[in-house]
Amino acid sequence: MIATVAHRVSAPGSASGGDVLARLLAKARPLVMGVLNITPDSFSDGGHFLDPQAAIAQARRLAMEGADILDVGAESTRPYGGAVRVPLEEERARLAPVLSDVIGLGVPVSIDTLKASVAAWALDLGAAIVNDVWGLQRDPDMARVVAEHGAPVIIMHNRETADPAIDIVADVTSFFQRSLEIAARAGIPHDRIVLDPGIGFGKTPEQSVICIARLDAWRKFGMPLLVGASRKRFIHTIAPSDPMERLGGSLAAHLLAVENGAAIVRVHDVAPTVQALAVAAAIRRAR
Ligand code: HH2
Repeated sequence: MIATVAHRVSAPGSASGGDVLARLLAKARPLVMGVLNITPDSFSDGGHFLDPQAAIAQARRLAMEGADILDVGAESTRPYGGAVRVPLEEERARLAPVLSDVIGLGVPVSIDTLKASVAAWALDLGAAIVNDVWGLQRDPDMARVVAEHGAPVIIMHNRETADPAIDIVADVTSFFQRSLEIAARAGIPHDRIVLDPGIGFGKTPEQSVICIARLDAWRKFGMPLLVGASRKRFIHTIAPSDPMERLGGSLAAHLLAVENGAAIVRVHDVAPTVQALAVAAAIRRAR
């Protein structure tokens, strides 16, 4: 029988708690994390969801389309440089009119922030997961906040600048090792950690491709792997296109990431991704 994909927005409050990651992974299929950027300057959708009502409507849409996690961020991480650091008060002012409503949709929310104080505030409001694009290595308080809240954390690899000369797989591996030492010292249990090679962050386009192709290199850590290739620039270097025209490349990257061991894909376009993953899974089952 061919499985169909059904989605609903579940009851508020059902999505927080320390075991949220285990509950998500128990779905035993690749998970789709939908991106909500409440920013004026995100590389693909900056300014689209800065208005609180537009942001809440987008979160609802991502949930209805089948997002397993909603990743909410209010400071562009600008994988390609030129990031404007957002002061703490501004980041919280962008999140404040939106976050509780998004959490109320009942889909687990991850908070995409570099600031431990924003993470703590969002977790207190009911966010379930911390998404740290500097893998606990930027804000010295982040690991403590994650540990004290008993929250799962996404540890993403990052570098200030790309260096085409390095072995990117080795660099990501040693970054993960450093982050895991920090996590261990803070008392974050292994089963609350997700590893992400950070597609586009401090990497050449070729190195981003290598990270997806060689994803299995990081299976040895025994933690779920996340890949966020959505609309990223490496797609443009293969098939010239504006960010909003990179759906085909994003789908190809995420399908292959899942083949190579990704448990979670982080995407702007939830409905096409859910459909592509369901079709790929049906074909795989029929082999
Ligand atoms: N990519 C972006 C932001 N956060 N988090 C994780 N864990 N993995 C990623 O690949 C990742 C991330 C960049 O995408 P986007 O949020 O759309 O852009 P911006 O940072 O410009 O808001």
